[in-house]
Amino acid sequence: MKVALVEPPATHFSTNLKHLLLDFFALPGITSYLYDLGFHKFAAKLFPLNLSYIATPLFNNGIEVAIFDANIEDSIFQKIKKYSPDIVGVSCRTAPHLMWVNDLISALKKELDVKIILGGPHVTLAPYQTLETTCADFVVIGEGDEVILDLVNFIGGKKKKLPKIGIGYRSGKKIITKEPAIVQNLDSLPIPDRSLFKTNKYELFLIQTSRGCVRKCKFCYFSAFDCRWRTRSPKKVIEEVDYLINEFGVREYFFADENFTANLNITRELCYELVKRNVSWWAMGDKTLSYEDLSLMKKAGCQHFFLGIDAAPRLFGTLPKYRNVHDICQFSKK
Ligand code: B12
Ligand code: SF4
Repeated sequence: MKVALVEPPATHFSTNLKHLLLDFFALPGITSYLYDLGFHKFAAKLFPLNLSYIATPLFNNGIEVAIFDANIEDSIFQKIKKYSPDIVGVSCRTAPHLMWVNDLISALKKELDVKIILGGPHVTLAPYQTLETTCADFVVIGEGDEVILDLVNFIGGKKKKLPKIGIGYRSGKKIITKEPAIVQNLDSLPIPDRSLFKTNKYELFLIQTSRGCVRKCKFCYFSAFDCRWRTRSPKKVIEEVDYLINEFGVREYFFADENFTANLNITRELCYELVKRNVSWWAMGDKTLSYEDLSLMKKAGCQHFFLGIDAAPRLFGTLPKYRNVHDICQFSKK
């Protein structure tokens, strides 16, 4: 059984007018259009953590997996065709991705006898529509880590039944969608294996210390995808940091948590360990922090801290994050 996993280009925008209009209205903001040019270079340097979480359980169970990342290589279609997989799994973060993905999988279906699985945030939010509007055979809804192996084994005939949750598929003319899969214990997941990737092509390695968010801002994916906030133990995260240092010499990371500072005790515990390792990192958070916490983070290697200040002052009061613009300005100066 051969599986190809595909990451679409981070800044794909359709040239078709109809798609362009759809993209425009489907995006949570128009920022993608505005910073497309400068953004592309930055986005292409980020390691696709999503695919490493999907590839690892397959690889660990003896399934042949190959990665195709459109951000770092050309001629994806030709390369996949040459690889001739039984299954192609594609990540789909946002609506513009879907346009690119649909073109790719339609072309693949014409040339290969292949089953297509789509997953990712867009698919999780719109599983029914994804199956309705593309030629995908299956969608993975929610977190795919504990679903993918059973699904691949089902397609390969090794399992008789489909996974009970986290998937969508067609049954005759009907579309069936199950409830999203959510990993309850993040520490139970294996550390994502980076050796399957062309690691030398990436500049910033993503690591997750937690998933979901403690808040429920109405416009955000993590409110719509109703998962609770879960954390990994700092020990497990540091194990991953040490693995990246020892195996790949990587010392620069982006903590791909939506909310790195959701539990400050855990943030501090991590920082105490990071201080010893001479690494640098970026992270995102939801609240202003004390001078002491910021200093600790800086000492531990924090280069950039992105504070979610949301759209505009009109949101103060509607979001339980900050009291006023003054708070944010004071915090930024620290
Ligand atoms: C890093 C990141 C980026 C990077 C991605 C680069 C990279 N190589 O990963 C960059 C900077 C490019 C980026 C850009 C954008 N992003 Co962004 N990004 C993130 C972030 C912070 C982390 C992604 C990540 O690695 N997560 C960790 C992995 C493990 O989780 P995951 O990706 O969800 O993958 C799991 C499942 O989705 C599923 N899965 C995913 N792929 C696949 C594939 C298969 C085959 C299967 C079976 C399953 C599967 O299983 C995975 C394991 O559980 C997330 C928020 C978050 N914390 O997840 C936002 C997030 C994905 N981004 C978001 C948005 C809105 C954007 C932008 C539109 C921002 C903008 N206005 O420009 C652009 C879109 C660009 C585009 N063309 O799609 C939203 C998407 C929401 C939505 N669709 O409604 C998120 C969820 C943030 C949020 N809170 O709303 N982003
Ligand atoms: S704090 Fe950020 S990640 Fe959390 S729900 Fe609000 S916008 Fe989403």
